[in-house]
Amino acid sequence: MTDILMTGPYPDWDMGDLEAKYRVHKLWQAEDKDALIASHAAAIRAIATRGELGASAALMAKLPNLEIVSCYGVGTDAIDLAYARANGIRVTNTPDVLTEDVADIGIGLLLAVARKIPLADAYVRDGSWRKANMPLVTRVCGKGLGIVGMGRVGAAVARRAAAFDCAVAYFDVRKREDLPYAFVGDLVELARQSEFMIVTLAGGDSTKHIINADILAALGPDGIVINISRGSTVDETALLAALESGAIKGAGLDVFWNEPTIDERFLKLSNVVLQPHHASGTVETRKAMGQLVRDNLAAYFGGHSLLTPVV
Ligand code: 8YV
Repeated sequence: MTDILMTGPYPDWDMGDLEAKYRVHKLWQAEDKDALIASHAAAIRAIATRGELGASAALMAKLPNLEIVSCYGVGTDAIDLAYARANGIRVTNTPDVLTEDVADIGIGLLLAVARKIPLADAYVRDGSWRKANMPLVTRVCGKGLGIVGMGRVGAAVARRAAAFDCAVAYFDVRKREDLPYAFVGDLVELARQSEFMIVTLAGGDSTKHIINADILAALGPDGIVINISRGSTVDETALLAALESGAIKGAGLDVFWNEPTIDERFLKLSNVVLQPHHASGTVETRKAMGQLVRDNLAAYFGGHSLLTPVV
């Protein structure tokens, strides 16, 4: 049996299959993680990880016979790809299968913040409705939506927003000639034009804090920011200040800088809707993600081409 190291758990249906085929070492269960790694280091040939857990160079360096890192998630920003490349370690991820669910949550969070759906729910439950009608909220349809990052998820958000008659514009490093939406190469300008912004960028150094105080100021007091990318893309200090002062209207956040121990100031705000990094968290998508992780491992160890190679 081939030895694999898992950095965090997958759903039972994946664990069952993985444990039937591989000798699985569960890092998250080990009281002494270094001891677990040290005692199996030479045997471990694969890491099965998750998007937010990744695989650092320090971890990979402890595994001299590591050949592949298979990631349950499309984002590989927490995997040291340069280290993997330099050391001949293959890396796979799970693109495409999660795109539509993540885009759904982008639109869902926007509706939840603008239409105040969580507050409306509380309004009914706590009896406030019997005393007075709920204050009016903000329209979503027909407004200007700026999408930050026009990759797979960005394009799926744009398709949905077009069905809401939103005027869709986007920022990216280059214009997508294959798409009908307005390209705006200056992010401040996109913020100025938009009522809402949905961030769908990949994480990593090149996008760190791309949503900063200047962007939030340009978005303005009627603006709403949705983040379904990585916590790193938003300067949370600037975001919290803008939310607390009313410099923007609200935010819908699936991802945070320090997950799951998020900044407690978010919890006190009524103009945010928070999600526990769960945009891809449907049974349907998670089954497809787990299958793809397992198929990539099976392909690699069966001597076949990887299905979704990153490195
Ligand atoms: C998952 C993700 O929540 O795809 C990604 O990059 O962050 C998410 O789909 C995560 O990888 C599951 O643990």
